[in-house]
Amino acid sequence: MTIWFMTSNMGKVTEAREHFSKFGIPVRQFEFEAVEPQEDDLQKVALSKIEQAIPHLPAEGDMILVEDAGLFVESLNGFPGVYSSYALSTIGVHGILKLMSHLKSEDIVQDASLRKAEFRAVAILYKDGETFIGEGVCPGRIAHNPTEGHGFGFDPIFIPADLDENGEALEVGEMGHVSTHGTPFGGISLEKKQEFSHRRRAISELLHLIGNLG
Ligand code: ITT
Repeated sequence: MTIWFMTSNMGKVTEAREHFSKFGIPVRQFEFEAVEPQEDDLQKVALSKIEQAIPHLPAEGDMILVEDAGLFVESLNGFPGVYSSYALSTIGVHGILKLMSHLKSEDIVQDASLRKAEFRAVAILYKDGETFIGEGVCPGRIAHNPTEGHGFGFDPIFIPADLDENGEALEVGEMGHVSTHGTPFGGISLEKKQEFSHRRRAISELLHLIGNLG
């Protein structure tokens, strides 16, 4: 039994592998070119991709995983959102920073509030005719400058909100039990990112739904 992760992004595969390894289920990249529908909703995009892939499943009993994510910046009315891939490959992280360059304050809390953003992820797993859906959100803010290091996509500019002792995200700018101390995802390890990650939360919800899978 294999989970085929339909994605062009190896960074996402690496993150998903870690979670499913707890079930002893191998995750392999499924390079299938689905047509991405023009939808304003992550879940609709992910469902459409699953439907396109089902006829191409390598073996009976195998599962398909699709996970769609986006970065939603509050002051940009949710942009880039479902257009995150396109925005990344066109204006890039520097373009996002430029669009937000007027949003800054000497007051740290106000500055954090002006630059609020969140990552959202929807993970959908197809198995034997059934679909399971998990969702995850990671609130945070956009840094003033990019950080080089680990990660992919918008990791260099996204600073996650602190977490309380139960791992729940606090208000952006509030001090918590778990913190990157103002360092974006790009400047921390993958293990640390997982504590905050929208993808980890979406996949954890999926794992919960399919708990008796193994
Ligand atoms: P697939 O659709 O082929 O899976 P993708 O890279 O386009 O790969 P998404 O549509 O899920 O992935 O993501 C939209 C964009 O948001 C994309 O440019 C990603 O690089 C970026 N992104 C998603 N999750 C991210 C994360 O955890 N950290 C940084 N950027 C992320």
